[in-house]
Amino acid sequence: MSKPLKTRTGGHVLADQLAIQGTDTVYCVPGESYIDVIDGLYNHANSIKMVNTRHEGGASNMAEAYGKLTGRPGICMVTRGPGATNAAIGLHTAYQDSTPMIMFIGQVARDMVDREAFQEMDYRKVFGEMAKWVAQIDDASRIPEYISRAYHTALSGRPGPVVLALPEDMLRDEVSVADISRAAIAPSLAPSTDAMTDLASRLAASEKPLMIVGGATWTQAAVNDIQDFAEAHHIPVCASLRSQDCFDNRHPNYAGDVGIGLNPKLAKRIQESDLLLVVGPRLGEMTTQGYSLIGLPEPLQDMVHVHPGVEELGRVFLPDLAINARMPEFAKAVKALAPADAESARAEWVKSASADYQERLRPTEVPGEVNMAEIVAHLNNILPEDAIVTAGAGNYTVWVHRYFQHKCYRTQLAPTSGAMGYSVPAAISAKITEPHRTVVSFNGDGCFMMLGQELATAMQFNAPVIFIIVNNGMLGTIRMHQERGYPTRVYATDLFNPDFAALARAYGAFGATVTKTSEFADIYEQAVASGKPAVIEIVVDPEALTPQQSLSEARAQGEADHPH
Ligand SMILES: Cc1ncc(C[n+]2csc(CCOP(=O)(O)OP(=O)(O)O)c2C)c(N)n1
Ligand SMILES: [Mg+2]
Repeated sequence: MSKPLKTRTGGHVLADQLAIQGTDTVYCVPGESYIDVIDGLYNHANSIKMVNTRHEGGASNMAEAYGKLTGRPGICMVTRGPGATNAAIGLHTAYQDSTPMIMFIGQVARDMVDREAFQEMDYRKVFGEMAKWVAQIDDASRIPEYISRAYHTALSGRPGPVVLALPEDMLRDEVSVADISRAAIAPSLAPSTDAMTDLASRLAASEKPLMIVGGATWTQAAVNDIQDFAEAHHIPVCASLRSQDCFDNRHPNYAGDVGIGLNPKLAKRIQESDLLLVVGPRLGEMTTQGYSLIGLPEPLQDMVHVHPGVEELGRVFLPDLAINARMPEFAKAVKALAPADAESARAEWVKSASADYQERLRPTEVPGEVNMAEIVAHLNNILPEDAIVTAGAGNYTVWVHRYFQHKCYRTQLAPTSGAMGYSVPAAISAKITEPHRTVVSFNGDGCFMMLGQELATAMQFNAPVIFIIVNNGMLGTIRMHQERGYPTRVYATDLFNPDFAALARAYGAFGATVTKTSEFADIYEQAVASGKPAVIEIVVDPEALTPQQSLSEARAQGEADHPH
């Protein structure tokens, strides 16, 4: 006879389910609304780390970065109204970036619902557009069912975030309920044999095929299989925005990234290709250069779209062949395709694509004493192959994306949602999760100030990340658009900044300032040697707007385009 079930509070049942699901980290800002869950997690302190952050935006971004890095749902816990709304940014990024994540929100007691009680919100309405599923658990005995479904939902198809609201009285209810017996795994999603035969014949007929890789559900094995396939079939490969770690950027088939600041030669090559293999990414605004790069809604070339979310296939662009698959299954199947003899005629096509990419790696001349291209190139040479590089949003990311070469999978944590403030929390999360790896966080001065206070979290959890702040004293991207579109009407884009190195030292971190390219290498070494979280402020000339254009040139362009 089985033993009678122990009585537990809802909060404890929930904590026990997280342990069964294999959760090892929870990012949170505590609140009285879900204090019973925190008490339940106290029992699991040996296997589940509680990372309490300074702001819920920090917690949700950390959970998102955890999901991106590990492929397992990142867990975030926040309190009702104010906590939940603070956390929204990480949820939005998880949605846009197809990242598995579960956000738990404390909720008012069930007998107060719908009165607009203290901090009450209806999370189904609030987060309905940025989560795959939003629910409220009203019966503590159903917690194991809800948690299992939340993990399955976050992981399956196109991965994404789930929100579960937890009425505080429900969490205190005493229930006798069985645990779920095992952790959720994403159901396998393999391409059909027919689809692969169809793909093989399109490939055999193609003179200029081109592959764009990116999106979610990748693994290092899938990346390796895709590399073998591209090599054997002579296909140049580019990466969608911020998915540059889905292909070894040093590989002779790599052709660059299709994102912000697209190489015009690559844009032309995509338009010239006769078979576009879109493997993993959504065909979103960034990847299609504002829906203008390929024919809308019907691409001029043959287009094969492979995506784990069936709803993404044919969403905007009409694919000639749609394949609903996860990347490991697709990569394995495509690697097994035998190359046709005639395909080697494409070797030249691959070579020229690679040459166009190589040419873009050469630093350009920029105004001022610092050339970010050279600093990024230096890090590209000295960092271990598995070092993780994080970034948020701003012009400074253009240098990182252009001059850093990703060598293996999950070395890039950057939001395709374009959210500022992501870089600091993402880097802390990565360092806590994989402490043996080097983590370098790139920030603009604007970006850093959004969630820079999480430096305290880095100190508390001993996460020696190297935070780089590219300080140009402005919100450079927006200033650029002002100069180009509203010349002479610069407004609200200047930034007053603290002394970043002194600020870092006030947290107990390492802090130093670089004002010349040549100073960087030494200071980087000192930062690493400190063994502490470290901030390196790089003071750049605001004239150094992008690798291609100075601020004055942007203004001249604006004035020419908008004569008074
Ligand atoms: C959360 C958020 N707010 C606003 C924006 C709009 N935005 C995009 S880039 C940018 C400026 C970033 O400034 P900074 O981090 O200093 O980088 P820079 O462009 O100067 O290199 C702004 C305000 C955004 N992407 N995300
Ligand atoms: Mg700036």
